[in-house]
Amino acid sequence: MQIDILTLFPQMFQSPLGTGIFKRATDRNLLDVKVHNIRDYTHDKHHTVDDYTYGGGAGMVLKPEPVFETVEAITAGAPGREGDSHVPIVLLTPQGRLFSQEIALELSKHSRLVLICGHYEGVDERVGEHLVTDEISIGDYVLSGGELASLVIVDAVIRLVPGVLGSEESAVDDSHATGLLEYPQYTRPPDYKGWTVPEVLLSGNHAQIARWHREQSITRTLKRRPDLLKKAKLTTEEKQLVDRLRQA
Ligand code: JD8
Repeated sequence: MQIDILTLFPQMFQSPLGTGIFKRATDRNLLDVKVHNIRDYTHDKHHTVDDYTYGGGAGMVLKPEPVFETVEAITAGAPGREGDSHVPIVLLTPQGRLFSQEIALELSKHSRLVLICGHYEGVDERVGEHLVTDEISIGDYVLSGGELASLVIVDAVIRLVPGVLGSEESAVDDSHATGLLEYPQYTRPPDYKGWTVPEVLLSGNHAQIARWHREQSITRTLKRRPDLLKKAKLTTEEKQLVDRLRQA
């Protein structure tokens, strides 16, 4: 997968992209992230990327020309296409559709992705109207720019690219992939300051442990994120368990 990120702050990507899952995916040739400095696509002496907003209002917005020119430069030769589908050109913005595991899965099916990170007060509206194919927000809180949001998206997306995770880990069991929160996990020692690991986990009874895991996931989801249960896939008995717990 090739991911092009447009930003005014390329330094923000160096350390994250050189670490952990990003590095592993890159080393395995499953991922190629190219970070492009929008400022390199200006033509004036001062490399101007932002300007005052028409109609007034606080602060500066990113000018359209350097953003359009960066995208044109990186998609030249294959303008906006990858085989028979389009290359998603995603703008990170508080006004976008709320990012989710479903959107991560959808994006992971493309061989290319372009992510545009604004800063300041945002980006000239014509970028959203005439360049971008998708606007995404990672959540209802205020960030200073799209950079961290784009890293969140790259992380969630590349986990779903076949071969990126080791055989030990698997994306299908992840919380939010199953629609349930994860069960509590423990490691040694079995007794720490008198706080003991649940007996069942020490029993070696794998069927019983699997049942306990499932039950913990369900009860925990009910308690902490009942909204998630609407989408979770539960058996008939598990639904009855949820109903009983809701009564109690
Ligand atoms: C892009 C500029 C900051 C936005 C004034 C300060 C995403 N979930 C999210 N929260 N915030 C963003 C986000 C914020 C951004 C930009 C994304 C570009 N800002 C501006 C308008 C109001 N602030 C985001 N994805």
